Amino acid sequence: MRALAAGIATGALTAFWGAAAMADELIGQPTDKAIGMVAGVTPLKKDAIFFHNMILLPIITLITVFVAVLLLICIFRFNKKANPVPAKWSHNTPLEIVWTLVPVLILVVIAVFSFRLLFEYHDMPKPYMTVKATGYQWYWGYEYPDQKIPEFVSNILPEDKAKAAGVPYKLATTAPLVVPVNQTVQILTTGADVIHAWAVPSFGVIMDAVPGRVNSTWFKVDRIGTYYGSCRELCGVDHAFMPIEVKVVSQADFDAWVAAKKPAAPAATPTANAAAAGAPNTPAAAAPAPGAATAVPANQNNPAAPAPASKPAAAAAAKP
Ligand SMILES: [Cu+2]
Repeated sequence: MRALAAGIATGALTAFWGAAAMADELIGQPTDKAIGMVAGVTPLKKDAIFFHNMILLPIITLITVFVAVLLLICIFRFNKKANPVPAKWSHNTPLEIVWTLVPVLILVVIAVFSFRLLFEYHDMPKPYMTVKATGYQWYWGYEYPDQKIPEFVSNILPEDKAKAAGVPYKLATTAPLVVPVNQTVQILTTGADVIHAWAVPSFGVIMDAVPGRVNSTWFKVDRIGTYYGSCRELCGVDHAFMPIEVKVVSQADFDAWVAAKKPAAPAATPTANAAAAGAPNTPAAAAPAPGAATAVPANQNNPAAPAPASKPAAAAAAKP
């Protein structure tokens, strides 16, 4: 009986690891019929996979097998037929000490590795750049404060366009987040309307995007490629249709992308400037007589003018 149970367990484990190893995994996206987690391309994800595969999975497998064997022994050796006269004893002090201490030790082992990983997540190296990711119903907005790239919208790529481009539908976007390879990128997340969550499995990163507060996480990707993720907080009817696409490129390609993205940035400024220039002209023309009197309302109007003018411009830019 014991041999049979052990045989089943060994067979199951072999099949599990065999399938996991055999699956020809796509990088950065889910693989059909694959088992296990997606391949990691950041130190955080690699350590999370180690924690899962080498610490948690063996422990939980051993516990499951052990309990199953005990159950089978009870069922077959101590049923009414095989054991008509049950033993009458109760309490066994050494046994009770063991089954109290062993689970404690197991939890201590898990805690040591778990806390090590947790500290690693919080211990961000000095970031090369910061990206602000804002969750909207139902798309993402990305802003690059360091590169002075204003927020742009990343929408889901429609099915026909995704098929034509040969990219995965519901994962590909109209405008991916672009970051350089081998650089620490800090992600600041926030929500504009309801709670969303920014998650990319290959990076081992998931962070809530909560309205009214800013959360921070980080990643450092060691491989050039395209990595997909999705919103991970039920945020409304189109929750499943706000994917995340991150293009990790070489430093040269990133610099070129930044240079190409930048000219779009000053577009908002002329509008604001024109509105600001137009605002003082109007009161000046309306009240030409006292020079000192016109200067005061003009100055008061001036700082106020760019704000309402730039707001609709920003809102229009943010609309998908
Ligand atoms: Cu969402």
